[in-house]
Amino acid sequence: MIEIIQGDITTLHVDAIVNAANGALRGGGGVDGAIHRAAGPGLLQELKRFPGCPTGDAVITRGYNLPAKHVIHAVGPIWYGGTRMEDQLLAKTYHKSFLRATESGDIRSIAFPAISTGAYRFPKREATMIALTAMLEHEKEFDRIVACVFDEELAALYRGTLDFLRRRL
Ligand code: AR6
Repeated sequence: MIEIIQGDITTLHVDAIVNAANGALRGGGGVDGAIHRAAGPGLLQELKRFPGCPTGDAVITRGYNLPAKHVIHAVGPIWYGGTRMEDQLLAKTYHKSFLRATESGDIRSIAFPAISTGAYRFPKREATMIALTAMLEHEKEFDRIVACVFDEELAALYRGTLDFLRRRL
């Protein structure tokens, strides 16, 4: 089941939330900053075990003070006008996040923010299509997949795109 929720991903009671991180894995602004603030300092401590993470890949940690048991830190691509395989890299970011969740063995529900659509400037329409296509491909592996978006405009785009993609299946 895919659900679209408008709100703050740090408040969701799911087995794992996905973070839109950067390759250094040491925190940042946007959703990354919100997740670190809500999780507490244990999150950064655990992330220090990793030297970093390449674009298109993801690492998993515990959720500390978050309601979510796990955080999957995914590194989406920066948008360079579509000249650097950004579409493929964003799709890969979603697939790797799902892979980390299935590898963990105990994740039945997972929530994603709109990776790369903030500071990384990925065009929203294209990013939404890529995100929901990946979610539809993994729908049967999980009880619940949540697309958590911050603003009403993006929530409407997600709803319209999900309807469009489901009609095509
Ligand atoms: N819950 C859900 N969505 C949120 C939240 C929240 N609490 N806060 C922001 N968003 P961004 P990126 C939305 O910039 O583009 C960071 O500094 C936001 O409206 O967080 O992948 C990292 O450290 C937008 O739609 O991530 C990296 O350096 C979406 O989350 C860099 O930004 C993603 O925006 C990553 O950039």
